[in-house]
Amino acid sequence: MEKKRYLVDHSFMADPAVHVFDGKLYIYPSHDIESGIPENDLGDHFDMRDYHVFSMESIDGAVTDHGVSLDIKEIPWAGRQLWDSDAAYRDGMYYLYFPVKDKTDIFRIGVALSDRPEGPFVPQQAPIKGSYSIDPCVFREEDGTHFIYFGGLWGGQLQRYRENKAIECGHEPEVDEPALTARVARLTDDMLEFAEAPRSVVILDENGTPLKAGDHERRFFEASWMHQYNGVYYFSYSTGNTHLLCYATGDNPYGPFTYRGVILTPVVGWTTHHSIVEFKGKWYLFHHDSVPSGGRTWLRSLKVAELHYLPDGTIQTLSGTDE
Ligand code: FUB
Repeated sequence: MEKKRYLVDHSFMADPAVHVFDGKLYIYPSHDIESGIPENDLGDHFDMRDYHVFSMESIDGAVTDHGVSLDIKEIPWAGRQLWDSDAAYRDGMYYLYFPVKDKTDIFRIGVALSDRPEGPFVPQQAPIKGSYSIDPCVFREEDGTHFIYFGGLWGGQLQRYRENKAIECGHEPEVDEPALTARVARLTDDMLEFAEAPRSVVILDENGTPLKAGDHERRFFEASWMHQYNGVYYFSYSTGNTHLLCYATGDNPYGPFTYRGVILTPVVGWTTHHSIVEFKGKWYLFHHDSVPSGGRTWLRSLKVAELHYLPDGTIQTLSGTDE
């Protein structure tokens, strides 16, 4: 597969989290809709209300839409805005991790369960205790331990927290202070709670110094993803207001990670978001852009492109605009 490929043309879908379950690719995206809410820096225009799951048996083949897997009306504690989700499998059950604002307009992360990868998923009655912010990503270690990464700035509310506690007046650090970081926590064996207090996912520069808040081209903003390649842990993410997908590498799931480079240059649309997955011996980047909607940043479309590694483990940068 040499060209990038759009995957779904009957609806707008974004933020693809992709996993191989039962030998097939399963895509867990956000379902973008035209809500009519004006665009702002808090992302109120991303007013999504349900999730669909898609599957593919081959990278060039048909994409099956399995229909609604979870509706916001089924989540007892939800207020508004179902944002980027992820899924995991353990011991015969599938777990969908999703962020949604609660009834006080604070983002929390919830879990919903199904015995099938496509759902429907049944949500727990309350969010994960101690959860906050957005963009959960669940990574399975070879020994079966699962880790959840999360966090996102601005509308994702991460700037409202320090040391896992809400602060009086949420704000970003000064430009020469260490950047805010994604968070990571081990999940309990039942996959339903944090097994430990979330830790900071620190990204270091080439001198071993944590990236600064003013380093907008490299510091974390949102869209965490974790994968392993040749035994190395790759933490990838969006830089948000500079619209890059970047990555950093480390030798364990907690980090610290050292910044390595850009995976995808800016796409059409404000947000950029992705997952990286190996399928039948090749590596793929799933992501989104707003080309099919004519640049409407809240109406995004799913894409896939093949990803290539160099012998030293660096990822070859893809262009966000070349086909
Ligand atoms: O889809 C809503 C938000 O936009 C996601 O949670 C962010 O990562 C960004 O893609």
